[in-house]
Amino acid sequence: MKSRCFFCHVHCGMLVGTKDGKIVRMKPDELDPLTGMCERIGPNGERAIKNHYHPKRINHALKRVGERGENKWEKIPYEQALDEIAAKLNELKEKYGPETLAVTEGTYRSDHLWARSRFTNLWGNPGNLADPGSICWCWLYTINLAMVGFLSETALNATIGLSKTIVIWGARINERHSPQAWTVKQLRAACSNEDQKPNVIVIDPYMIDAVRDAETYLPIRPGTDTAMMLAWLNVIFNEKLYDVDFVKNWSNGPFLVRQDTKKLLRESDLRKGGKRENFVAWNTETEKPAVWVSSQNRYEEEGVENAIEGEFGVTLEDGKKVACRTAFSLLKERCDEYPPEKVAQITGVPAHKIEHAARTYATEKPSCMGWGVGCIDQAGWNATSGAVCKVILRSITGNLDVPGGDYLPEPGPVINGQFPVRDGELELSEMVSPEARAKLLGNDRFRMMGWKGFELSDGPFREMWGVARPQLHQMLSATPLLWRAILNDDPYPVRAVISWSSNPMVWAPNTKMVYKALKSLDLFVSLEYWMTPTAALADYVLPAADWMERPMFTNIEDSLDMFLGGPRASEPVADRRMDYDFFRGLGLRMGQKEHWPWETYEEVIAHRLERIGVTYKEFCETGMLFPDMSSADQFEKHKSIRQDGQVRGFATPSRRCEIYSSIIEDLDYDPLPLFREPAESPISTPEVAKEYPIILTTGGRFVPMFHSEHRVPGTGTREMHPWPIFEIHMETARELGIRDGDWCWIETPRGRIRQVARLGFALKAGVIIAQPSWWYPELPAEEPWLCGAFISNANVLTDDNPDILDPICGNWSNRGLLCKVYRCEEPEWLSDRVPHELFLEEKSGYPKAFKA
Ligand SMILES: Nc1nc2c(c(=O)[nH]1)N[C@H]1C(S)=C(S)[C@@H](COP(=O)(O)OP(=O)(O)OC[C@H]3O[C@@H](n4cnc5c(=O)[nH]c(N)nc54)[C@H](O)[C@@H]3O)O[C@H]1N2
Ligand SMILES: Nc1nc2c(c(=O)[nH]1)N[C@H]1C(S)=C(S)[C@@H](COP(=O)(O)OP(=O)(O)OC[C@H]3O[C@@H](n4cnc5c(=O)[nH]c(N)nc54)[C@H](O)[C@@H]3O)O[C@H]1N2
Ligand code: SF4
Ligand SMILES: [Mo]
Repeated sequence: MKSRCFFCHVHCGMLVGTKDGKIVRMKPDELDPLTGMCERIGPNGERAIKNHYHPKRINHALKRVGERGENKWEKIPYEQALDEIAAKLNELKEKYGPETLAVTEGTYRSDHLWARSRFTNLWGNPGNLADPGSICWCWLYTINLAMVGFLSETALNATIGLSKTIVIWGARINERHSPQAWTVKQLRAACSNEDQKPNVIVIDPYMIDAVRDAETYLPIRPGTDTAMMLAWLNVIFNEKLYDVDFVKNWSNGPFLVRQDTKKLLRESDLRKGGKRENFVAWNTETEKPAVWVSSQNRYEEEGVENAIEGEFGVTLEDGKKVACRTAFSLLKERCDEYPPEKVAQITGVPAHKIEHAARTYATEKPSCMGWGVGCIDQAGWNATSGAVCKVILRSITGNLDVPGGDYLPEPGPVINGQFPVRDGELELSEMVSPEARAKLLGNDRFRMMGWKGFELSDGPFREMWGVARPQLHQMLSATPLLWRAILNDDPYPVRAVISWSSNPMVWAPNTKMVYKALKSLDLFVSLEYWMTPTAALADYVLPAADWMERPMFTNIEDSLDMFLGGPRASEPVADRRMDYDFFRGLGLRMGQKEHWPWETYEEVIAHRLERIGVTYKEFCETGMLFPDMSSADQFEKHKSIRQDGQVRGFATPSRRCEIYSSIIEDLDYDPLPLFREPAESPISTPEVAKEYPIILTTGGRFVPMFHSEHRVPGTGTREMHPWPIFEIHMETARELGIRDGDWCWIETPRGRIRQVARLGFALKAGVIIAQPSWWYPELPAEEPWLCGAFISNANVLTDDNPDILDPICGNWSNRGLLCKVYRCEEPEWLSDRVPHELFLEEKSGYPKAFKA
């Protein structure tokens, strides 16, 4: 049976063999373009099959019978669990309003996210959602929507073979996609082409595998990437390495910004009755302002030559004369504050290397600069500025939406004049009232990720494609605000949480606070495969179906113009249900029957395909719908002509590529990027650095784990990678008296954890990288053990203080903190005894790690 793996984001084609309804074999589908096969699957699928039938899998609905956290459960029928959860939710809604519910999710693990938003939207919930999307890709999607109308951050670049320069910025591509997967293979293929080897530029404090193919390696101080980007822009501007045609004719760089208000000049400033949506540039032909009609993607008059740089005096509607400068001039001036010499001091990378990398990227084209979560996603208050710089870098150098550059997808693929129904269409965002929207946690604080940001890009998105932009993970409440709302009833009581495809006890920052918040709920439901530390705190744990037992239809969170999927390989084991069934089940019990006409997920998929005239069966035969990437029409789509005869442009408020984002401005932030020293660093907090002198980065993917998954002993993956590892430079380790393989304490002002030291030269001296996501499924789930959630979990170390989050998107910092490292002194740690026996004896280390 043709199927598609969902253990990670690559979605390899897989052939699954069954016997008497049971999965017995698996092999990669050699005919599928996305073919890999990694350590998680094992020979003949052995590990995946063990995972699927593991005796510790949750196969029935469990209802808590003891105290919360006692790990005492009663098996109940799934439908009864849904009845009881629905009743309790209604009771809480009655008392506190529909905003009392929040959902926590993890990274993209299924194509069911829209079903959650559909349920919560119809229920009247504002969309309270805590999800790593604010530090992982989804927030970048939102910034990209604002600036270029779609997502230009790709993890898998289909045209990388054509790139002359490949920038790998904070991405451990060999581990993230498994050594055998797509981009890695493509990179190798590209680099083995003797005629035209690409320039590979790696920016990472750790010498990742790809460094061996790199001609430029910039070992950067963690947390300073935004400064590096500003320096690249500085070089590109000052050496005039940008694409003048793009800046002049396709970006909003020429639009004027008032110097009195520091806001973009609008037609409404110039004329009575003028439209606020229309912008103004300086026409060098007439030496007068020219009005840009956004809805038509053109100037009001013909033959406008707009100035790119300069300052111009403009008379406003009330007769007042104001000085205006072009957005491009302002941007250039901002970047003048970041010359390579200064940024060399900040980043620890020599100025000549910064200059060389910037020049190579801008001139040896096409260049691509794919997505890596180590780059800026987890860079705390430097995140949005970094994201803005990245879009500017790609677009002004002419590397956006060109073969070998960074592709800009669109809703697609268009077949028979239509594209399949998108997730955004299924969410029903339009059903959420303005009153409900205003209640979203963080709506007024991290406005880009809330409804205000949503609405500002939903308009242009609908204008361009006639459908809603996605909520999915691209609209969120900042996670730290959720725990505070639960604990302090501020801004209102949040008493119920549904957690699905998520283990926030392990992924979210400040584990101690997550724990306290989850403990205090009136209703906590977890949809899971395993009894995780999060599930162990629930009132109900419901069994979730995995990829082998559910059909699939995905365009990766509405980010692509292709769909992948296929049928289920087998029927679900025991009472396991798809997450879709859970949200539909709740919906049916909440009076939403008319909105859930599709009884099975197969029916959902058939519905989504119907308007392109493809049947479910036909789709399953190939398991994919692709646009024609060999066609020139697939690129530089902003230059194409729409059906209404207009030049297409971008799906932004001005239809131009907004290098000076009017959406960011409308949300009351400065659209110009800047760098701030990380909130915790030897420079910003020297007193903390005295006690915690080492720079800590938590992250760095590693095979065979996928976040906190694949750790349950018995499938073969944990056996391959039994203990958490942190990387440390030989010299730093020697100074600290740490030997390879030593169990060590890693401590920050928030708490301490233990991991095993791996010594080497790959990492900058004075920096350590600790693996995230560790828990110990073999330890008891009841408190105080909680599956060892506090022993080696990097998020005991991270900080989620809302005041140090990114002010626009709410990102926290996982990279670039301060810590100290020392060997575990207990003599047992040096013996051969298996550490978890020790954890058990001392009740998990929880009292110690949970430093009061
Ligand atoms: N310190 C630090 N913290 C980090 C990171 C870091 O680098 N450093 N990385 C962050 C990033 S980028 C991310 S994306 C997050 C990841 O965080 P999460 O995505 O939440 O990952 P997990 O902690 O593995 O939790 C996912 C849970 O969902 C269950 N599950 C898997 N598939 C399904 C499904 O289809 N349905 C249901 N119902 N359950 C399912 C799994 O058993 C698992 O327990 O972690 C973030 N946290
Ligand atoms: N094996 C495996 N694969 C996965 C996952 C998994 O858990 N396991 N998770 C999936 C998910 S949700 C995600 S988000 C992706 C993430 O995958 P990647 O984007 O590759 O992210 P990481 O591996 O966490 O970090 C990438 C690199 O960032 C470097 N780094 C650390 N701090 C900094 C810094 O301040 N600046 C720079 N420039 N680099 C820094 C690290 O050394 C590391 O090499 O992987 C996906 N694939
Ligand atoms: S790389 Fe491995 S886990 Fe990821 S989709 Fe492919 S086979 Fe599955
Ligand atoms: Mo992620």
